[in-house]
Amino acid sequence: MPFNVDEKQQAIRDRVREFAQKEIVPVFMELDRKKEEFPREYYKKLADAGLVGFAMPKEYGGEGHDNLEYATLVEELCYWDAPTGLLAAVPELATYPIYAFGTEEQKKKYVPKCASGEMIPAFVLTERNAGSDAANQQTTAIIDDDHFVINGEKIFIMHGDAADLAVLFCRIGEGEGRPKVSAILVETDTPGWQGFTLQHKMGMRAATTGRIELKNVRVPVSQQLGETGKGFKYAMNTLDGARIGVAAQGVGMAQRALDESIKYSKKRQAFGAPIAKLQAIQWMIAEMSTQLEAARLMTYKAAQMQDRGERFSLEAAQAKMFATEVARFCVDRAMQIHGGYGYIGEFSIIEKLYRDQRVTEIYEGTNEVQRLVVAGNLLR
Ligand code: COS
Repeated sequence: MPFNVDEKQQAIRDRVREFAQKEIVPVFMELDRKKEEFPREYYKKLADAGLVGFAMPKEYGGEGHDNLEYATLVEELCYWDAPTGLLAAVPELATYPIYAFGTEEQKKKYVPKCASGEMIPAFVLTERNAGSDAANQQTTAIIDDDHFVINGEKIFIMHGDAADLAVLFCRIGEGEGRPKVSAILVETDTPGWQGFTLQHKMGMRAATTGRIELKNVRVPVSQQLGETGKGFKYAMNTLDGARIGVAAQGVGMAQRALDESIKYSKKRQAFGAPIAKLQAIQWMIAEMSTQLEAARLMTYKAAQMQDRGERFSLEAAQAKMFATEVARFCVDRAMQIHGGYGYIGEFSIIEKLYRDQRVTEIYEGTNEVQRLVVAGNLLR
């Protein structure tokens, strides 16, 4: 058992391994290569196995696991197939603001359906000109009697093409200067909402990414989440936790890259012996495992701080930045060790891992944004 993995975490690893053998391993390559569309049936299997809604509160239909256990789930799913980990992580990201900031009625109405997989939720923040500068929202909700009338466009939204429910961030009312960003719950069958699947994504292809057009979408004002003008804080607070999940994605992928490299280098013969006998390979394996160990400890530390109710923005940003860059290092070294058998996808998982890893340095705050958050916390 790796250091710092307790019995509860080990049980999660075992549970995921069992699920993976049955449901992930037989289909994950096909899901990567088929036409990009949201894999509804596969998502339902994840939900039925209790892997969607893993960290959502029990009282609202979730499994109620703590953040360390949730990070373990994501790590282990991503070990087997990173987009499957993402399929489980996105509903957590999208549902957290509902149970953290919503009314009792909103929580009861939506969280159980998101936990069971009946509703696919999306966290709808990013726009063409509001990525890293997330506060620069151009999507606008105008109040008309007891309704919001929402207009705008959103892009790079995980599961945004397939979502039934959106936690939508936008400005309420028009006007100059920094907008009052607010959050509104929108059911996507409301007229005027249209979702599109973005095509030719480099990796993480089974978990789709969408673009959304909103044209005069009318939503009752009772669908507002929390207070007007607090939306940016809600989004930042949600992303703090989600960044630990992205760190866990990196750890899972890095571990897979290491394990594949060890297996391959013991088997592959060159110059009359397994390449594992070559110091060049040994150094790569040693560096991969050392960096991975540090990344895992940082990820678990951030999750444990969140579980203890401590401030953890700094540690989450450090873990996200470090673990995803460790993952890049490890998949890159795995590619080098595997040579042509790594580069060509029919021979190994390395080609896919290489593509899947890249986005972890970009989404849920680029690693440059993580550096800003880290520095901001230290220099305040
Ligand atoms: N939790 C709660 N509130 C937070 C917060 C956090 N983690 N971080 C900042 N805030 C609050 C601040 O307290 C501040 O409130 P006041 O105005 O009351 O003082 C407000 O939000 C603005 O804070 P700050 O000035 O630090 O924010 P910036 O506009 O400088 O934010 C970055 C800068 C780049 C850090 C932020 O925009 C960011 O994280 N961008 C990336 C967005 C992202 O991750 N997108 C991914 C899309 S979702 S997949």
